Amino acid sequence: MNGNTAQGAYVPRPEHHFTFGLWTVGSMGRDPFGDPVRPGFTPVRIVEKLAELGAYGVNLHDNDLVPRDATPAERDRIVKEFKAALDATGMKVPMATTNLFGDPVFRDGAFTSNDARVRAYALQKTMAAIDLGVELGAQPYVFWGGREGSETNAAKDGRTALGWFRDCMNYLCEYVIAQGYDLRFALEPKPNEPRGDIYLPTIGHMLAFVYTLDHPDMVGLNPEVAHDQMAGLDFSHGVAQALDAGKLFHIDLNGQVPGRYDQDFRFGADNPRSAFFLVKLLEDAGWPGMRHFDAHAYRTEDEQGVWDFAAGCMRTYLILKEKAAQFRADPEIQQLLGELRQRAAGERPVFSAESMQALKLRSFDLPAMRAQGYGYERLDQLTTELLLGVR
Ligand code: DIG
Ligand code: MN
Ligand code: MN
Repeated sequence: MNGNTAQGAYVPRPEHHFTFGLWTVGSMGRDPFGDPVRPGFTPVRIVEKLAELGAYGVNLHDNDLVPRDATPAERDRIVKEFKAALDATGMKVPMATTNLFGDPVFRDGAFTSNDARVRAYALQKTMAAIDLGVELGAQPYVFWGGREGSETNAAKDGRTALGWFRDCMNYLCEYVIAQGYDLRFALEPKPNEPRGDIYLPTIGHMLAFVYTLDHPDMVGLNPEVAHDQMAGLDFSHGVAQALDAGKLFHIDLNGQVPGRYDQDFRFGADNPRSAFFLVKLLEDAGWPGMRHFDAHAYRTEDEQGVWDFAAGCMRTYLILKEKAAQFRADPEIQQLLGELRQRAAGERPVFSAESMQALKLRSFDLPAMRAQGYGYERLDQLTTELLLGVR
């Protein structure tokens, strides 16, 4: 679908399924070296403004909506007001999660704390937050283990920490089953920050962990662009692995310069080229999930800058989605890809006595194979020119 519409080009609409965490546009620009630079916004204001901008929904940690010290009556009033804003705007809550990293009680982690009381409290807090998420219609339920890590390995054996992590995930899966909730979990990897090192730091580590759980079918991933790029990894490769495993339950889109702290930049701001390949992968795969932006405006920005940030995330996605469509329609690019597909086509290596004999006897024209290039320079130049708008 062409991004150009009667209302102008690349205008986001709810059917595009763009979502933002309350904490993203609500970021007040605090950083480890500076105070907040702008006021936050109430959840109701965020819902109303994002609806105006064409978003589909908002996501939340429990405490983004309900303060830690709220009484049950205050909790119910806050949720009631929030639901009214959702109803009035048509906005949804497609994902929820628990803040298991802000409270000092989680200073050594939540599910992997060396204090058994903290691990128990983390489960109690998460069960209440799951109830809130289900009440708001969220699915999937994310777990980002921001504090599940270490500064010194003298403190705990990694095997012990993973065992505690696994016990908590197994317990929460049983809770969801017992409650009859239609809910799956999406685990979010990150290599470090705020802990010196975070357990299960990449998509690969997290995928392997999922298969050690009692209910692996209930648990998938919520990969984030910035977290893979912090580690210098190609995010599209990780997302392809999660898609291949049927485990891409959610995704956090943003921008990140490799080797830096978690910048959570506007989507595409760092590297439109890698953002293009990610959008192309998601669109080629027909992935139906939410396009969630876990990012925030530069600390330099005021309120208008925050909304410019949000609009920019969605607009860039739509532009790159159209570039992906142009890539699929470009005759020269498709002709080169057609030649590659022909060369790539071959029988799948399905083992049998016959296939083994045939393969052992097969002859190869190795000199010709060694001499033949793949034409990637031309293909990548055409792709670059498409992205630069000259094709
Ligand atoms: C950080 O990237 C984490 C938190 O923002 C949140 O718990 C999760 C959900 O997007 N991402
Ligand atoms: Mn991040
Ligand atoms: Mn995230």
